[in-house]
Amino acid sequence: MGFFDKILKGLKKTRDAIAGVFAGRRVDDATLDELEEALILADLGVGLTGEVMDELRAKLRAERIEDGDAALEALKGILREKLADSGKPLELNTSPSVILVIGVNGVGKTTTIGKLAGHYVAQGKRVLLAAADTFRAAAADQLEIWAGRAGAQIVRQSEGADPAAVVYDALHAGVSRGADVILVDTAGRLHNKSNLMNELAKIDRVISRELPDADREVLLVIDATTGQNALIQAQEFRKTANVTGVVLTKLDGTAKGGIVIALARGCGIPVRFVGVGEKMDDLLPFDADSFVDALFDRKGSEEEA
Ligand SMILES: Nc1nc2c(ncn2[C@@H]2O[C@H](COP(=O)(O)OP(=O)(O)O)[C@@H](O)[C@H]2O)c(=O)[nH]1
Ligand SMILES: [Mg+2]
Repeated sequence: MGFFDKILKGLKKTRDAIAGVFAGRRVDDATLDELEEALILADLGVGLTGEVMDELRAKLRAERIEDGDAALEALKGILREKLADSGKPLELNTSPSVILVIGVNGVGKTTTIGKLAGHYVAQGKRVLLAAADTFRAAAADQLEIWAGRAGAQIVRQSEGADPAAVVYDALHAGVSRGADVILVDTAGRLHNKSNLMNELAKIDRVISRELPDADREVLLVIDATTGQNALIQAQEFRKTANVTGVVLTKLDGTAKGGIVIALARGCGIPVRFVGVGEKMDDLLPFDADSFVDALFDRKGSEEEA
């Protein structure tokens, strides 16, 4: 099953709402007002919706578009442009390379690391996981289960250990064992927020100091069903870490989808992968064109219904 099919079901509501505005109608002020409302409800956010509507109105006027289907195509084009930077692959050209995975509690960091480990092992890479969420013992246990499934190695210490020390160990183990990719799992919750951010900054410094020449990606994991709050999370984490990409999880659930565009455009952080379930192969490289199709394609929606 491809990207399009996997996300098609989850985005049904949004698709019906947006495509329904234009279906079989001529474009006028009333349809455009309805569209504006549908985009806001789809989690695109007020600011970005305004921007999209302005561009769409200009395009409709310039190209004298009055037909609903043609207007929908114009809208798709505008949204595709906003996602232009997303979907590019991670840069992992050094061995080892490091992927630091951050995000608030429960968004799917550990699960995503497990899936990513499987993804890279399948490419013939040697993968090592660093259990730097030492806040609960269960976190390292959960990561260890994923390491087993994926065929990756793991470096862990006891509960309450210094996360930066775990990372230090993992980096050195990765070098001596010839790892290609080191994936670092982190806690999403500590005793308070500044604690968490300080810890992440410390981990970041350890990586810079120990492996200054390694390619590094910092993936922020966001639960797509959180809606506009995702933008606030992104702003917070960016104060501490140089976030290079977003993984949007739970797109198989009740997510409305627009948050993908809001994050990519509003925050300028490319979406790299999306999570569409709890199993190993439920992680897909983001594909902007297919995403926009799944968000709007009414044909897909009708076939499924
Ligand atoms: N439906 C669905 N559930 C997910 C997805 N990713 C993670 N989960 C579930 O979300 C819950 C929290 O995941 P976990 O990886 O422990 O989050 P963490 O606290 O950020 O490490 C678990 O029950 C996962 O199985 C996804 O893409 N889709
Ligand atoms: Mg976790």
